[in-house]
Amino acid sequence: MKIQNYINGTYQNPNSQDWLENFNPASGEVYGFIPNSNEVDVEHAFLAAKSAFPSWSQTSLEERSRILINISELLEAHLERFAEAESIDNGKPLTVAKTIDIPRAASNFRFFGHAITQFASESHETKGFSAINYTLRQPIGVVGCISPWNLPLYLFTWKIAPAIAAGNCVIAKPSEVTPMTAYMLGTLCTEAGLPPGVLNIIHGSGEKTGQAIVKHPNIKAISFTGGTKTGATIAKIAAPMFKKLSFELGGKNPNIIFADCDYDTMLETTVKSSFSNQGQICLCGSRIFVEQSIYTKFKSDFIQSVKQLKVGHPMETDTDIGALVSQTHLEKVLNYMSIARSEGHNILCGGHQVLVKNHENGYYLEPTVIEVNTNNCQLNQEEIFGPVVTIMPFETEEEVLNMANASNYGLSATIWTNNLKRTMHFTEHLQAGIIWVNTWMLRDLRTPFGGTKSSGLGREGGFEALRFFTEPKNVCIKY
Ligand code: TXE
Repeated sequence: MKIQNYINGTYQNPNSQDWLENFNPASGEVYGFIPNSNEVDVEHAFLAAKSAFPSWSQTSLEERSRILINISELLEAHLERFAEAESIDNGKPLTVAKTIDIPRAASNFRFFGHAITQFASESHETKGFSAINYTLRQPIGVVGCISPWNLPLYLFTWKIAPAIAAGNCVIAKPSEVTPMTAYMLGTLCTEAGLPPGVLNIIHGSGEKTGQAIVKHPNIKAISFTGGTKTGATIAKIAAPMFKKLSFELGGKNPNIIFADCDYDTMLETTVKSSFSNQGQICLCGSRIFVEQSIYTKFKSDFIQSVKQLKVGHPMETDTDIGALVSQTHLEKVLNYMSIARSEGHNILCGGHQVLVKNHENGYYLEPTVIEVNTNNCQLNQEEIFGPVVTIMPFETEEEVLNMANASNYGLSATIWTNNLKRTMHFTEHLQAGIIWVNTWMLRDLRTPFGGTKSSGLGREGGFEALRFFTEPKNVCIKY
């Protein structure tokens, strides 16, 4: 089937008349075509957004809230349909799409539907000068949101919900690898009463469509989630245009396990933080460091648990590990197995492509645990972004803190311990934007979300997102 762009509230073919194949990762077969939109398509979307902006930016917070909550309720009502589409498009287990991706997309709209009614700004009384200052936080105008393939609707809506809540009009481009649920969202937005032109969803490759959005002189802000390299490419073009930029990029997150942890909870959660979504989450704990005294026990218990994970077709209810998102990505991850072997590391389990019966062309890979003898190796320094983790022991707190921070990335970190002093020391000194202690992926949408170093620039979430999507203006009145 051919999907279309959603511009000015209607579905339209691309001006470019250029189409990309869309693959089903579980079968390795083409199951649809998506527009490969060009700069004319982006201009059409921009004009629609521009004409919708005056009215939308003046729409009451209550009305904006009502529409956003309508969208969240429609997503919940259509959860099965969206979850199935997400699973087919991305290769993730249907159970994951049903319990994580689509519910969180609905939450994103509901959360910002409420948040916008509470968002306020400060005033300052300048004593002695009979002056009052107040700060306006006005919508930017037309903004661009570009999102990745790993959590397609989850991350797509994480950007557009605050952008439209804040009164902006949006040109949003999902990944060309997973366009389906973003395509389907257009209909729900219309049904929810979102005025035409407020949200415009255009499809296409990063190089063609993504670049056209980034280069457009009147798209004033870009919110991007994706690879660090791509982030740098975007920044090179957008920074000299003084666009407002938000980057959520890669991660290579340490999972630090001390002997005094709640062992069973740690083990169960570590399997999840290692392999959820086939390890295709920028927050996965892909570098596991274990205190020497429990290292042998952990290694044996962890491998035993990992071997229980079932690699299978995403539609099977007992599948734990579905298909990786694309042939290209599968090959990228498989290449790290050869690197592991050439670097002399020990592949403790996994490491091989899986041929799932009747779906031999699908992109399946065993959950893989590799024992490394140094943190300073490709496997620990590069984002693999698949069902692959490394493990190694450590002796002292100082040693593991230094290893955890010895990375170009600084997105998240997890630490397992019941020692308060140690917890306070590590949470102060770990170079990360998000730190979980004795848990993983426990999310409060009010909190600032994002990373340091090569993991990104700026923060999403809560009022941070609403601040990103507004321009503060200070007004000083003398009376
Ligand atoms: O991301 P890309 P990909 C990491 C992960 C993965 C790597 C590449 O390591 O292997 O990034 O993944 C659009 N101008 N993460 O290929 O290429 C593209 O069309 C404008 C971590 O998916 O960065 C897509 O919509 N746009 C990440 C989006 O950018 C461009 C999640 C992301 O694509 C563009 C996903 C360009 N020049 C991957 N090039 C996370 N932090 O969660 C591409 N795009």
